[in-house]
Amino acid sequence: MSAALHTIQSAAGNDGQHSVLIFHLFGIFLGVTSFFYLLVLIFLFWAILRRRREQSREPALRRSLVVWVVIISLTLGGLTLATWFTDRGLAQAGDRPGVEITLIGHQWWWEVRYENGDPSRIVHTANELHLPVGVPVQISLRSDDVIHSLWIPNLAGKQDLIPGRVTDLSLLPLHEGIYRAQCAEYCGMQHTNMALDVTVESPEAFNLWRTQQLASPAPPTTPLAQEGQTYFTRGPCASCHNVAGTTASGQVAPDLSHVASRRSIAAGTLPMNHQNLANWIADPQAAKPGNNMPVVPLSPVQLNAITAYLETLR
Ligand code: HEC
Ligand SMILES: [Cu+2]
Repeated sequence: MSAALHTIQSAAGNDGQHSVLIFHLFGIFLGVTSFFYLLVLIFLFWAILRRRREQSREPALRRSLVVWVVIISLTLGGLTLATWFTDRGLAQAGDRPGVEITLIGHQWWWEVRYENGDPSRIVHTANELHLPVGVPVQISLRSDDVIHSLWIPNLAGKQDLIPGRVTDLSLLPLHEGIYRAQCAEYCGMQHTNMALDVTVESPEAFNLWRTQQLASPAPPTTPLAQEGQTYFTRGPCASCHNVAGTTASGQVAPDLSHVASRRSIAAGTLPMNHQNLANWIADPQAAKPGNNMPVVPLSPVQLNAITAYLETLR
């Protein structure tokens, strides 16, 4: 497959066991059906050109027709079998998951929870997944509002998130890399800006990330960031957002405990950097009109301090 197809968001991706199986099956169907399509066209032209001269070949035609029906039946049987094997492969690839994740769709961002039998070891984050390479992952999908669909084309097929129901998707990442997932079911005004960053890394890097995410962020040390923390925890921000280890414990918006360690903000809408973060806090409706974070009136001093504080949350 040409390198041009191997981008961070590619349905021809071979970075997950599921996408490899699905892509192989697609290739088989495409090859077989193209072959028969060409064959039918060739016979058609042959028949048109020869029709005047044919008269006494009825029995021969009848015999070829029987052979044709047999060939078609065998081919369809073969395709059914290929589908069945792919289906079995998909189920096996997700066996004995080493990581269990709950993903909750919100208009228009993803809430992420790494499950653990010990509640104090559950990781909460948003808009990003970290996955260890070569380890099967089981994702339980829920929705808080409307139907969304999780699509990480490089790794697997699509799966819907349906309000009031739990669906699931298994993955087996094969290559380390950075991928982009996208909500694939129209879910309202900012549907396009509902992406998810996926990082597949070595098990060591994954464990390190997990340990960092479990710890509360270190308290800010500069006066500016300390001031920012005060504005953040006393202001309206705290009623929607959670920051572990502080009094900010809102649960209706992305968890910000380690927001500065993420690659993007606002569900893949803007790369994470100082300017984008400050612009977002000043006017979240500019980059993502209609999203559920209101404009909170802030003085330039407050904006600067809050931005500095959020940048310490690694
Ligand atoms: C009424 C609830 C609400 C309030 C108040 C609020 N936010 Fe938000 N915030 C949200 C929602 C909802 C999102 C997700 C928006 C989206 O991506 O669609 C968000 C997203 C963010 C993000 C991006 C997080 C990410 O991982 O993508 C940052 C940073 C942020 N808010 C900071 C703040 C700050 C700072 C304040 C206070 C000045 C604040 N918010 C006030 C609801 C709120
Ligand atoms: Cu959606």
